[in-house]
Amino acid sequence: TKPKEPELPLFFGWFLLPEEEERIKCATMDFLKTLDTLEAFKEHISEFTGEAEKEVDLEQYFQSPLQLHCTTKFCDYGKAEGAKEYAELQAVKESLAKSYELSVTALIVTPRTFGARVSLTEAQVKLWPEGADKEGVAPALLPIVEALPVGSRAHVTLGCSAGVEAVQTGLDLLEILALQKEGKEGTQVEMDLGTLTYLSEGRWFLALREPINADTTFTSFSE
Ligand code: ACK
Repeated sequence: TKPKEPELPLFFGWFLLPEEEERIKCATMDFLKTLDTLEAFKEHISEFTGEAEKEVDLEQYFQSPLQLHCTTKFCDYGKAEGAKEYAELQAVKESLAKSYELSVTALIVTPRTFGARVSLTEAQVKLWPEGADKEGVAPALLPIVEALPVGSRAHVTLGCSAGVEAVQTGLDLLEILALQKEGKEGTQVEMDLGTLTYLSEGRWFLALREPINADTTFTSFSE
């Protein structure tokens, strides 16, 4: 009989240490609490509620994921294209169980997702799969996404609205970065944490004045 192939995980990524997770959740929840009280946000409330005048409690609106992480490669137990090749990369094998400090440089809020943008270091980009930024991206958006720096999709999903899958956070982030690149920025509001920008259709981007760093471990995850 043939030796059994090692099984592939659901995904690889950087996982926040438990104490870091608490700290990031608190800091980002504080931002959500402030966001839904801003006049600028209330002006566009119907993009979240479907109705003008209706209020929204963003803390309730988004459901937090089980464990905060930044996905590098979604393998889907080997069903995803390039899963095996990624798992066999020397850089990946060498990095398993190692510590990495991630740098969160922005937060995004859309009617679908709440996420943190992660700015990868050169060492971290080595673990970013080739072509990962453009996977599942709408054809119309592809030319702009291809012009963004490698790893632009890197993020931590902080919450999804009802019925939305976490994969949406990276897609929402890319859409926002593409709109910024085209200069399509709307209202700007100065907040304690940084500059908040509105990008149409309920999309908000907070560029952090100071990055939020988080200690993580690079590892694989299977359910
Ligand atoms: O927030 P995320 O990066 O979005 O973390 C989860 C993780 O894998 C486990 O589901 C991400 N994910 C799911 N499907 C895909 C996909 N097709 N491409 C890239 N990432 C994905 C999801």
